Amino acid sequence: MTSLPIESIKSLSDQHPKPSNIHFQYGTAGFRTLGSTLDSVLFRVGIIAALRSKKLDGRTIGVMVTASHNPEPDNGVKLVDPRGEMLEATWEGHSTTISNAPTSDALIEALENLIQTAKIDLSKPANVVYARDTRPSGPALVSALEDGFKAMNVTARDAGVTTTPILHYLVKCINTKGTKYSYGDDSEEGYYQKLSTSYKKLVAGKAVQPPLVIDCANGVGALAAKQLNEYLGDTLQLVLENTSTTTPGALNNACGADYVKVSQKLPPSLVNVLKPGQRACSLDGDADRLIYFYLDDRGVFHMLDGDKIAALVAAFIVELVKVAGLEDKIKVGVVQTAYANGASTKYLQDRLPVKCVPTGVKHLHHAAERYNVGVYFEANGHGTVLFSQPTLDTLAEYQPSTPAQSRAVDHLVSLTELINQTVGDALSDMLLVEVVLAHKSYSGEEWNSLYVDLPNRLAKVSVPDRNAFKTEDAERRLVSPPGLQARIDDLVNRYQGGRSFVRPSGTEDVVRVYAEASLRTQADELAMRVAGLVYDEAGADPSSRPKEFL
Ligand code: NG1
Ligand code: ZN
Repeated sequence: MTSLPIESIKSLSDQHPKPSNIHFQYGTAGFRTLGSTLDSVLFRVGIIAALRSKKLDGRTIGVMVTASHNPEPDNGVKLVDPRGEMLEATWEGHSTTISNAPTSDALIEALENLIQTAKIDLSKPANVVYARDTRPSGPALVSALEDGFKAMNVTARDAGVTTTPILHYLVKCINTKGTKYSYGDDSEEGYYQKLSTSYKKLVAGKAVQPPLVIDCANGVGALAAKQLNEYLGDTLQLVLENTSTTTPGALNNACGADYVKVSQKLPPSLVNVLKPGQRACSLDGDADRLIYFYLDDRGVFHMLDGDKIAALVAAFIVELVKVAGLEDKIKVGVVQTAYANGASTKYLQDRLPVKCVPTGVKHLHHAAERYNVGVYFEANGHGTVLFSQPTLDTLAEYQPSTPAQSRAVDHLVSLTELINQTVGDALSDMLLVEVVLAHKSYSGEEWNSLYVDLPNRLAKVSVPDRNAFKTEDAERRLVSPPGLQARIDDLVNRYQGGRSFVRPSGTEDVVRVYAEASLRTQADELAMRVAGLVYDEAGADPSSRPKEFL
């Protein structure tokens, strides 16, 4: 191909017309909205993926069709760059422009513009690997995506129904195959094999932990956890719950990581399953978020969120680095967002360098890449640990001088295999947590006692235009609408241990409000009052007037 196949694009595009009344936006997690409105977007993403691959000399681009933790009628699509990472930021804008071209002719014009601006050589090949989660709208959307591939003559590999992190893993494996940076076998089996083998090495000689209950959110994580269970054999017993992937309406409904994190409650479906003291965790709908929890002896629910996972894991890695005798060569740092619980930030800052970045995986990932070992977790349970290439080289070349050093280095190497280096991965993170708990002989309660969470509340307000809300200082302060931040400050000052911030969501048409304070009632009240300010300022939808919380 030396020029755009205009006729083929036009005739297929006419079968996937853009709805006239919708403006699409490639946000922090790609396009995400009601699945029934996304047909034209998927077709166009097929074409964009082809152009992105051509731009990168035919390297394989990933496409994931999912709406993660969002309700079942929603769906979405995002592109994955060749190293398994999120799409480069400038292409988010290109994608938004192309998705909004009103007609097939306007689409051709937008594509020609991109080809010129990005200097794309159309004669290069186009390679894509794609997958979807279990949503009912998935198959039709994938077929629109495939029409986009057809229009551009893409060599496309269908990875079927799988988790978001497995798709990222596949992208990285395909692009590193046969090089010295080979990331693994480019198949699901390769993924399970890699995770289970490193897990077994890490827990060898440790007492097998009591069974772990997994709330699979009735999503694709159920299928993956079932497979992983077989590879793990008797080294870890998994009790899979909420595995109804074909029951209409079940996905993420009163279960899953987002339900647990936002409502700070046990999923009702686990009430008669979970025994006091037993460890449990929830995945989200595409298995890239993980939240742990347990009931204490009195049956009281305790949540161990992304911040607690970061604290547990960072401390463990720091300890291994020290025992290995590599303290001077390998520095560990942590990356959080403003949603991190204030108590976790304090706990970590007393021990390690900590950086706060805006919400969105790409910000966390890039900041974590600047450390030798970068631990990043969002409070909602999305996160991973990145090992820089020089750190991997240090570990490979290091000559330990004692058996203890040698064991610690082996463990660090196994961790680099166990932890997904491309993106947050609930199953990989779950094994990581299990490794640390096994090494420390920690119960959920002991892990939870690392620090005490400040009571907090997350709320959302539907507003006519979320873009009217602009922030600075890693989203911790509003610069627009003018004057609103001063009113928030004024409220916050009236609460002991008070902290609150407001930012527009990147994935939903809402403004989010976060508040924490020393007492639960105060955190709830502060969140509600700040949400009230936002509501009054924005002339928001009356149905979203904050009255009470979940
Ligand atoms: P938005 O909608 O921008 O708040 C949410 C999460 C992010 C991230 C993205 C992607 C919160 C408060 N926000 O983004 O952390 O995970 O979804 O899924 O949890
Ligand atoms: Zn997710």
